[in-house]
Amino acid sequence: MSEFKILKIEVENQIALLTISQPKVLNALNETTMEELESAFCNRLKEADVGAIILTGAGEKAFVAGADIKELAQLNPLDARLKALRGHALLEVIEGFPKPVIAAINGYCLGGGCELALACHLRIASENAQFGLPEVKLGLIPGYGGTQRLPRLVGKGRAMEMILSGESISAQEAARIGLVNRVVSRENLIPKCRELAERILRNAPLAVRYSIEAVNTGLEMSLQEATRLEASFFGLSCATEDMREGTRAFTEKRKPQFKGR
Ligand code: DAK
Repeated sequence: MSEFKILKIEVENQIALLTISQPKVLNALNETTMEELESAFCNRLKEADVGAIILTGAGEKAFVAGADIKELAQLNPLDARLKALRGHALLEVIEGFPKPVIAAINGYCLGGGCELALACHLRIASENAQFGLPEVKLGLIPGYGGTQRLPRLVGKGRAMEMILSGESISAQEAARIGLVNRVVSRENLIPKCRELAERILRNAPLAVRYSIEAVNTGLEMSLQEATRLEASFFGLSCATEDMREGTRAFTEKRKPQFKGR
């Protein structure tokens, strides 16, 4: 039996499909969901049979329609701050996860749900998806990194408009401004995310891992510091067996057999 009440994890061919399953409340993020996500990323998803993760929401309507507003209504300032710190820690784990995390956004992607998607490495949306940070409509500000990750992804002006208006944008508009990588039909969402995960899984796992770390860490540095960091990761990649295998396979005109070493 699953250890989780809300999350479902199905692993097939190295790809873990991680589903937030509370469709009756449009997968709104409550305390239990956050705890289960923490546990999933710190335990099961770290195991060797998982090479990539697809994160999605159950049902036809929503990826995640935000944090649970009924829980939010009970928050006092002290609990809110602690909840913020805990939420940030979880999203940092996801953002820095050594295996690719793809958000498969299948509907409403609002507030905390949008912030969760922003922490993933890649975002693919179905054509019915809608994106927004409606916190100001509730007297809040985005509190799971939205004021920081959104402007870094789409630019300050576009992020400001979404954050200050609290209004939603369509999947097509999200793709146009770079909030999602691409838009696909509803029925193709999970298959297209799987295809992308499979393409990444053909590459050397350590090179993928170092790339994630170089991009994430480097973006917080000056260009000079960041290119030095890149040089260090480049050096590390040249210390791997997979680098020998990848370059040898090219000269021998065959497919590489990577081992993640
Ligand atoms: N929380 C709780 N329940 C929700 C919910 C939410 N965010 N969103 C939907 N539901 C529930 C509805 O209450 C309804 O439940 P019942 O009334 O049937 O019991 C059910 O899901 C179906 O929703 P609707 O009947 O409203 O469905 P519609 O298709 O008519 O409308 C909608 C869909 C997505 C437009 C609408 O449900 C809606 O506006 N939902 C709220 C969207 C929203 O404002 N989300 C942002 C919440 S603010 C924090 C960090 C971050 C955050 C909070 C704290 N800390 C650092 C502490 C994040 C805040 C947010 O996300």
